[in-house]
Amino acid sequence: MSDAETRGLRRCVEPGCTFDTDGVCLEGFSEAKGCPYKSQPAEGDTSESVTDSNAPSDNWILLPDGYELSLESTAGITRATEAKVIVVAGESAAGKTTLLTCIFEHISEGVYAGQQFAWSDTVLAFERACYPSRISSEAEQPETERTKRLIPRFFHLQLKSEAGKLTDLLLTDMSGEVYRRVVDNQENATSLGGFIRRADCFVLLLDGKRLASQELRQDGFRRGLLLLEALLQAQVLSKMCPVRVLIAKYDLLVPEQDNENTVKFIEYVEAEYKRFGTEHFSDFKVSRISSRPKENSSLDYGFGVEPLFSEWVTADRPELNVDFLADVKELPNERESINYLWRQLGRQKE
Ligand SMILES: Nc1nc2c(ncn2[C@@H]2O[C@H](COP(=O)(O)OP(=O)(O)OP(=O)(O)O)[C@@H](O)[C@H]2O)c(=O)[nH]1
Ligand SMILES: [Mg+2]
Repeated sequence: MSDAETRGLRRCVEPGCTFDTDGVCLEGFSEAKGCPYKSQPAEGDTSESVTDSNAPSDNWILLPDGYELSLESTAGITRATEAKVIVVAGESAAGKTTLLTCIFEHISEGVYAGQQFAWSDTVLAFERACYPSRISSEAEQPETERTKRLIPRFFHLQLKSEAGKLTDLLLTDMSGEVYRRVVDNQENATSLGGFIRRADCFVLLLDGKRLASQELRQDGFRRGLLLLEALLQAQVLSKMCPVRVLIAKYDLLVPEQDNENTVKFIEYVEAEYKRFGTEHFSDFKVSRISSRPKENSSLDYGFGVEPLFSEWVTADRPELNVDFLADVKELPNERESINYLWRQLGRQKE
C-alpha cells in the first residue's frame, strides 16, 4: 500500500509526480491542495467516486489549462509558429523563476522592449509564480517559491511588435537541482539534450548572493563553467547556440565602500567567463541583471532584463524551427524520478 493510501489522501494522476509515494507535489503545492492536476481517490477510498467527472479521459481533447506546458504540449506551438525556445538554467535559487516573473510583470503593464502582450497559454502559471512577491500576498519580503519540478515545463508568451508581428516565446522553468545533477554526473547532461538542442538561446544565471559570499563564491563561479562544459562535452549545447551568462541579483554586488574585494571578484568572474565563451561559442555575452532588487537598492526593478528580453524576441534562427522531442536512453542505476525525467526527454516523436 502506498503512503498516499495509508494517509487516505487522493492520488495524483500527473505523470512523474511522486506525491503518492513521498507526498511531494510535482507542481509545488503544499499537500497538493489546489494542484491543477486532477487527482483520483486512492484505491479503496469510497469517499469520492473513482469516475470523477473532472478526471482526464482518453477521448478528451486536452486544452491548455493556463498552467505550465509539458514538453509534449509545446509541440503544437513549435509546429504552428516560429516559436523561440529560451532555456533558463542555473543552480537552485539563482533567480531563474524570478527573471520570468519580472518579464511577465513588465509586459503585463504595457509595451516592453517594443513588444506588447498578445496572449499566453500559461497565464495562471505566471500569476501563481508572481503571487508570493506581490504586496497583496502580504509577504514581509518579496520571495519566489522554489521550483520543485525536475521535468521540463514551459512558460508561454505571445508578443506583438509595434509593426504587428507575432512572436511566441517558450521559456523553461525547472528546478536548479536538475542542473546540479548535470554538473555532478556527465551522463545526466546527455539526457537533457531533448530540449537544450532546440534552444534559440541558452541563459545561465549565476547567483549573485553566492558570488557576494567569501565562502560560497568560488563554488558558484566554478559550477556555472562546469555546467557549460558538461553540456558542450555531451554535445547537447551547440557552439552555435547564443549563450548569455547573467550575473543575477546584481543589487547585492553593486560597488559600495566595504565590498571592493567583491567588485574585483565579479570582474574576474566576467573575464573568465568571457574567455571561456569566446573559445567555445560563436555568440556569447556576459551581463548583469537584477530581476527584483532589494528594498532601497539604487537599481530599478528588472535592471538589465529589457535588452535581454529584446534579444530573445528578435533572435532569428529559422533553421531550428522544429519540435524537440529527442531520442535519449534511460540511465542505469539512477533514481526512478530522474529516470522519469530522462524518459520524458527521450520520448520518440510519433
Ligand atoms: N536581492 C535579490 N534577490 C533576488 C533577485 N532575484 C531573485 N531573488 C530572490 O532569490 C531567491 C531565489 O529566486 P528564484 O527565482 O526562486 O530562484 P530559482 O533559480 O528559480 O530557484 P529554484 O527554483 O530553486 O531552482 C528568491 O527569494 C528571490 O526573491 C534579485 O534580483 N535581487
Ligand atoms: Mg525556480
